[in-house]
Amino acid sequence: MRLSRYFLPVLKEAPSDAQIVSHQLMLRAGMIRQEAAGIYAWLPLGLKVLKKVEQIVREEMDRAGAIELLMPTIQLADLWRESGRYEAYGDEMLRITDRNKRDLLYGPTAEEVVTDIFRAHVRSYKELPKNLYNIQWKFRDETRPRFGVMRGREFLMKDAYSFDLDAEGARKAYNRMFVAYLNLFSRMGLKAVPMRADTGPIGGDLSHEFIVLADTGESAVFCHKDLVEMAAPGPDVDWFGDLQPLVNQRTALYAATEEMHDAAAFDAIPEGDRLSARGIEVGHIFSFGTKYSEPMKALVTGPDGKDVPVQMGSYGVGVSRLLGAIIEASHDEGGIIWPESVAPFGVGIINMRQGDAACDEACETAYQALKAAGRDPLYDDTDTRGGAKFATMDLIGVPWQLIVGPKGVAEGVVEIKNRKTGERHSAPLADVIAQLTGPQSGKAA
Ligand code: 5CA
Repeated sequence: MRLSRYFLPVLKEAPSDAQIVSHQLMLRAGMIRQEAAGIYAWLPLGLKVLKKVEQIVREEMDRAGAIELLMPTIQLADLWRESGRYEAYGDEMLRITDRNKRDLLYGPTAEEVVTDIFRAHVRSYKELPKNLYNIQWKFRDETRPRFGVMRGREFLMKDAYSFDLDAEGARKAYNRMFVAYLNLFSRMGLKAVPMRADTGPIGGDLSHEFIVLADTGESAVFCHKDLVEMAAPGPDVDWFGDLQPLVNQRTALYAATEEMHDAAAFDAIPEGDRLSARGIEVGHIFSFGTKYSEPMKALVTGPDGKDVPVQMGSYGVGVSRLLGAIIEASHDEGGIIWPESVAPFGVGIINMRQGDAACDEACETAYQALKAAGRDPLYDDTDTRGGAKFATMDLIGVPWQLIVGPKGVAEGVVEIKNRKTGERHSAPLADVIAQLTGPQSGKAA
């Protein structure tokens, strides 16, 4: 992309109502624009990152055997009357009436809709297990929308729903999501710790929140220090085998959100290993048995010929919230530092003297080569001065910057800078292109 043709409305200063750094940087980098309290337009740069985050979530769901579908944002109130949640959900639900005076709502979650789909099409235990997920916009009329995409009213969620014949199957389904979550957050450069959590309006008795530690997080959390550094299991696990040991390895160590905190159990941990911190909830998984399938009559016939309500769980990831969480975890005074896996562009090309034939030519060569190699370059071909170009590239967090100036070009070299480490070195253009397009390029976060 040539910056002269792009739409990147960067701001010098963040609006004063943006209190936390991720919100400030998303506004300054021209990623989002607030349209109403807690409702955002995703500008091109923000949308690019959102799509990358979404794709990682999708790949890890698919790997763990979940199947993607797409449910509507607008749901029938009658389905929620069946489950008994329509009145109980309260003011957070945005209620809508259509021209035929039918009660509709903008879905805050989709247990009812997915249970309705399941009961219409699945009858036998032979079709189980199943896990259906979608990545869809949700609406919750939060009392205090704040911190930008962290607590929005409209937000993008990945929500998966598992269906099993019995409690043992449901536990395995839960474990698959537990392990998939460890992997997907780690692919985005995040250390997310699973913690025992309250189930709130979703219900059930088994639940974990996945928490990214950050001082600006909304939740107070308590855990054993070792959990923070524990590496993710990686993709090569036996997804339909026994994942319990992997889960137990984590759940054996104390980790709980404030609502589930047990001070005595926490105090039993050696003092040096205790971590009392704040965190951002990026995912939340629930196992709730027959809470929805029983009232909504989602029955399956078991091997003994008897009909039983299906065992369910639901598994959420805050896809749009993740952008805020990644920025909270990875930024410096210059701006955002995107991990390569979610960066909006792979390489930024900075032309220090636009209009100088030699600089223009070197930039053009680099731009075409990087484009051809799929490195998605952003070429700053504007006639802005060099300092401002550096500041913009740092602000938007592109992982590599290729700096082309008249002095270097005359000597046959360009400069390459790593956004994360700040390291720079000069090398011939062909070598830099080879480095940025080689087999290992773009792999390291
Ligand atoms: N049905 C279940 C799981 S699919 C559910 O709705 N769970 S939830 O309420 O915990 O939401 C799932 C995830 O969505 C949360 O972990 C959080 O990361 C994200 N989320 C929830 N509310 C908001 C909000 N107001 N703004 C941004 N993200 C949110």
